[in-house]
Amino acid sequence: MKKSLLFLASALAVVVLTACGSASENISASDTKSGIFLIVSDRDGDSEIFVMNADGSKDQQLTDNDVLDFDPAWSPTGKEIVFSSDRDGDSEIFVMNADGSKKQQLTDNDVRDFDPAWSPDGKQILFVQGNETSFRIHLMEADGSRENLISAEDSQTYSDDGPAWSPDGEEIAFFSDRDGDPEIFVMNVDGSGVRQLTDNDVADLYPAWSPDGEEIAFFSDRDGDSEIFVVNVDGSGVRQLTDNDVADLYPTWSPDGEEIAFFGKFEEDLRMHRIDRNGSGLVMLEYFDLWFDWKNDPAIAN
Ligand SMILES: [Ca+2]
Ligand SMILES: [Ca+2]
Ligand SMILES: [Ca+2]
Ligand SMILES: [Ca+2]
Repeated sequence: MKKSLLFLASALAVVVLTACGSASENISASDTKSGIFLIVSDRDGDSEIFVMNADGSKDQQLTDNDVLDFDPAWSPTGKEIVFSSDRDGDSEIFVMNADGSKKQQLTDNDVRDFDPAWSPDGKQILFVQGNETSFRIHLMEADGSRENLISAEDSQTYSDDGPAWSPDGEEIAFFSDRDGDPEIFVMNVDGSGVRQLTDNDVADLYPAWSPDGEEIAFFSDRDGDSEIFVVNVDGSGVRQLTDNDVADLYPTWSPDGEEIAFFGKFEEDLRMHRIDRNGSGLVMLEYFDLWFDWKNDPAIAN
């Protein structure tokens, strides 16, 4: 769960209301090159899930209630969305159709469940579960059955968080503060073979696997204000993509792997940005909301 963004969302709500009046328009399928974002916005007073064209135009609201709905992620077919919702007070994992219909609850417990990620083969869902002091990564079938812990089981209060599938579905990238500050790790889907990709004394957070499987994007506070980085899956070849004095957060790859979208600060607001994989071609989108997943499937856009 992009926990801090829920609080940022509140601060941005007034700006969003003045900047975007298109919530009821339908998504256009014309921009297939750029694709479609899943985003979260609290423009109606609490957090809701929307789909939006990746060029920042036109959006469509998928949830409408008075609790927090967050962390949306596409199924591999683009026909369904997995997300978190706090309607019972401790957040659970839900799925719905891409048009917002047929919402179905998958978890039901008294601890927090968030940050779901659908497996590339569509059969399983990764998510994070825990209390305020310690999170672990869990895996379940896409119908909510056979839930099991895949993080190492121990009583320490560190957290494993931000799970991201490799495109071949065989490995999971995540971040963990098990060494005292957050680092990027990779493990096999059964929790074995944990290897550490970053090692420093600042926060390295929210890995995102490139569609070709070769690199992992993340954001890091190593220069004091957070930048977007990319690293090879073996931990070599760290590349810094942004370099400025504001926060750059939460990278997500374009479906074709040529671009990375992220949150960057502009003046006093966070805005969505896109940058080429090589670090050139930075574009700031005329949009203020919080995005979480990017898919290039026009089939969902109706
Ligand atoms: Ca809501
Ligand atoms: Ca729960
Ligand atoms: Ca670190
Ligand atoms: Ca920065």
